[in-house]
Amino acid sequence: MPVSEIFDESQWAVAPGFEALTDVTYHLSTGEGLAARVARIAFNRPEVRNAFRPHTVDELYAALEDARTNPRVGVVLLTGNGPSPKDGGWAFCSGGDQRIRGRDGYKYSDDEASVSNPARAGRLHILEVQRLIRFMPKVVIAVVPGWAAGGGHSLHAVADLTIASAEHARFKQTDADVGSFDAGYGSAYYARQIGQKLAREVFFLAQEYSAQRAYEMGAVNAVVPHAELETTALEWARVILGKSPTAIRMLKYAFNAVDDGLVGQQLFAGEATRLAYGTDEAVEGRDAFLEKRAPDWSPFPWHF
Ligand code: S0N
Repeated sequence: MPVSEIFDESQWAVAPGFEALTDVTYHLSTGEGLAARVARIAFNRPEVRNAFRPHTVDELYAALEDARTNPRVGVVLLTGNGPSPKDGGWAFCSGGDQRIRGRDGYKYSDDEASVSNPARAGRLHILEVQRLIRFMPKVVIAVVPGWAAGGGHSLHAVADLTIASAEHARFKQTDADVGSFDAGYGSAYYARQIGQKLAREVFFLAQEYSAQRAYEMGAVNAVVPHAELETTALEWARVILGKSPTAIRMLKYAFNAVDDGLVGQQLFAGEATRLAYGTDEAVEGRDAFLEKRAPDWSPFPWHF
């Protein structure tokens, strides 16, 4: 079975070590130079509009973490495979799989594992995935071929950029329909993107929004023909990869910092420290300590 109807397999190879995934697919772009620096991670449960169960989240987290730490990867495309073999419908992700939601979270299907380790019994760890997307020093693009609903809507909100299918992308925040609420990035940060009145409308009324309407609201960066969705995403990724990695990293953390409090400051400061370590001034501080002498700061001016 093909990965997805709009997936161009000539551009991608399965990420090494991730051949046996069931609920997501993880590919790395092929080619030379910049062309080889894109990761494509996709929900792979099109028969349930790419809803996630705990196992899906485990696989998604592992793939994203690999992309985060892979020095070859600079941009991550997060998407959904499709269409559904049942009815031809397309989805990015429809959020938590409501069929296995218990009173303390989502259940693994292998109940025995939950019994032997009660901490696995009720999981809500899609929020860990959100933090990974938010905090990784690489650009994450939500590539939306169909429904982005509930927790799937939140994942598109937390991604750095969103490109949507003109024909099939639909946005709907169903959290309040099913008694769940993403009170973090999915709502409060989303309101920063599109404004308070609109964000409250999206959550309180849970209406359906087309790709074009989501674009007008400022929630989507580009609306493109469905057949061109993945090629456009790859083109955007390669444009970004043509920029300075340090500049992109610092910019992402700068955009984040104002909303992420001390964690945002910590991430930005960590990268600033990395830059400082590269200066002669910092080298002098380190060398003076190792050589058991007072540092000589005289070559380094107090800039103004
Ligand atoms: C996406 C919708 C609007 C698509 O409608 P459409 O096209 O009419 O398709 P359907 O016929 O409804 O669906 C096709 C088949 O897919 C199944 N299905 C769809 N979505 C889900 C789902 N989320 N879980 C399980 N099954 C799903 C349908 O049942 C149908 O199956 P069959 O063919 O067998 O009948 C529409 O499908 C829809 O509204 N879906 C539900 C969207 C939803 O409410 N999602 C859950 C929202 N909440 C969360 O995601 C919370 C999770 C979360 O992120 C979170 C956040 C903060 C703190 C904690 C959490 C946490 O982890 O809980």
